[in-house]
Amino acid sequence: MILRLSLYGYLFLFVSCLVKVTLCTPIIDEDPSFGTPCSDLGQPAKLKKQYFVHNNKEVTFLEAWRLCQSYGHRLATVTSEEDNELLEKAIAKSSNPKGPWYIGGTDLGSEGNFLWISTNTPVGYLSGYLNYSPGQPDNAGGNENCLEIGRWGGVVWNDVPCDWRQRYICEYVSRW
Ligand SMILES: [Ca+2]
Ligand SMILES: [Ca+2]
Repeated sequence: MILRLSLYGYLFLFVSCLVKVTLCTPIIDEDPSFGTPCSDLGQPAKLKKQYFVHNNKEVTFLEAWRLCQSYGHRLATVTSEEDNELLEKAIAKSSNPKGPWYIGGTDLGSEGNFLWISTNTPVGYLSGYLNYSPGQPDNAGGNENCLEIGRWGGVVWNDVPCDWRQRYICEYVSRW
């Protein structure tokens, strides 16, 4: 009897998991390739990303990461061409449209393996979206572990030393 109940229990759990995976997946990132995100009520939610260009202070990568958090935001991630276009617009509207600015990619702790520090997700994960400047990342001097954009104009990515003091871009992702 006990064994039978246990089996039903496991079966119930298994079916519950299947239903949950089928209907929606928890929000890991704004990238639609992660699947339809779950809202608090278990209903699919749409996500909207906004970028905030900070030109008033030059800080290290980790300071930028923490500053974005202090605003209730996170250091910018770029996971699609659509993101890229949003980023270009945000920069164009900002007080200083010439870079560079930090974004949230880093290979600190695992050389050559970049991840978005804001979402703990490998750069290019699932979507495959990359926007490196030609020849980058080059880890110049063996000490370039943080991503920036705008050094040579545009919004292509380049790796630089994380202790360089630069402007930075945060993002906020809302459900609507
Ligand atoms: Ca590196
Ligand atoms: Ca570089």
